[in-house]
Amino acid sequence: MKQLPENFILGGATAAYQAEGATQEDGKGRVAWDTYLAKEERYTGDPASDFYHKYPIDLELSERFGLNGIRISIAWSRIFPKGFGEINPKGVAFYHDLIAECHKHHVEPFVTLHHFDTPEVLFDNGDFLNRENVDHFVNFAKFCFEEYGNEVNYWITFNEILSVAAGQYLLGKFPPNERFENGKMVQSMHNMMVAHARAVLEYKKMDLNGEIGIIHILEQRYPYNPEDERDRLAAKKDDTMSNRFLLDRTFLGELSPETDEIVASVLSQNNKTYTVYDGDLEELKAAAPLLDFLGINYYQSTFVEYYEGENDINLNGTGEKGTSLYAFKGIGEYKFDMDIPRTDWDWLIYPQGLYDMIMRIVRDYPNYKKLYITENGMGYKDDFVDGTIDDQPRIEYIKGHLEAIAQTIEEGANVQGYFLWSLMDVFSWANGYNKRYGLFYVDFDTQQRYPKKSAYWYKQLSETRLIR
Ligand code: BGP
Repeated sequence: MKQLPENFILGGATAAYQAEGATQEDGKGRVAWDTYLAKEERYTGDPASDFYHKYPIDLELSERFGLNGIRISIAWSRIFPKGFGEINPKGVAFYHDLIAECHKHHVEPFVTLHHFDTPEVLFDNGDFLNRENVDHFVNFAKFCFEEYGNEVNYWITFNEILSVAAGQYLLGKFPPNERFENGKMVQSMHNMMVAHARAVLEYKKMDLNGEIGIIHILEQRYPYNPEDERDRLAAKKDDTMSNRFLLDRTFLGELSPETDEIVASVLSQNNKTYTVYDGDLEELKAAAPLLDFLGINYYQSTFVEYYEGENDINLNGTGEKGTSLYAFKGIGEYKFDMDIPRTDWDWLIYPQGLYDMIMRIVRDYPNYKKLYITENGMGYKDDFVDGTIDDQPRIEYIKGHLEAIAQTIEEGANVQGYFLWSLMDVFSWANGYNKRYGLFYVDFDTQQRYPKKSAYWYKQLSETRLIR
């Protein structure tokens, strides 16, 4: 039986837009999601888990169930309703109160500055394709460091740059719903990495006591048939576009020659390019060695087969197993028919992929300082029966991934914590309210919380540190 270190953080993750609700309350500015979801008429960001009002209950539950960490994010448009300029004092006060409540319950807050929620005014202005918005983000970050710098020990600049850029421009999953625009995808990833680097440099100038990191979604790409050279190349290309591009920018600043070449060739096959502006590389290179930690979000791995056809996608946003389709021109097609269990949303449950990813970072980027697993968890249609929720598959999922993490620690990886996505059930961007992840079940009508079987399991884990 494996055991986690004594000082290891066992936390739960949330994000402002997915948890808080209160999207139009107390002077909060709009985000693109407000308009987009209203137009789609499927579900909205209200009420989410009403964390804006219920956070004392969630923090009390966290403490009672043995959690010693929480991921929260600061909604940029609660502080700057337009993204810049006028400040909203009620928004500023809210996060002071929330952070204080975390400390009161001995639950360490890890605070993200951007979790998919650019203010609408800036979003309409091009979001991170517009370089002026890089400046606005850095000003927002500086404001937060000055305002909350003595209360927050762990900062995160961006959550999942890849998901933002791919969701917006490649997969048509996030507003503005564009597809197969991989030039825009790479440009926006690059610009967000520059914004990240500049925020890190600002933070380090201020000489505060805390640490700063970034979170990437890092899911391994394997060849569908490892014997087939074409599948190996397909997996390598997809891995480079999704993982290596961001890891190189994060830890090296510049791209390795191979990464650079693959990105350029995939873009040129799609008749696209992207621009690196004067000064970008210097800032990225200066920030890389200053990074205190990398957060890894890991849910699944991907098996890629050689593909010659045109771009084609079907997103499984309803939990109808077997409906996912991802085929990318010049890269490859994702396969799902391996002997690997998957969730109703076709996410392959593969803890080995997390092990491989952690060990790869240790090997390929030896200047990393420490790692946190900042999201991992299982989307599941939980059954609520007489006030109890038996989510044994989720327990098995968490257990498998924690065992993989413990193994990497035994082999020398510096992994210091795990945040389950999600602390309580929250709103899911592309799936609404029927894809649940929480330790605590949320009745979205009454906003009552109910501990699931997994919450009791997590509690004994936090007491014994034994993964059993
Ligand atoms: C990550 C995001 C989270 C969360 C999670 C689950 O990519 O950082 O915000 O949404 O994925 O995703 P989903 O809700 O689509 O199942």
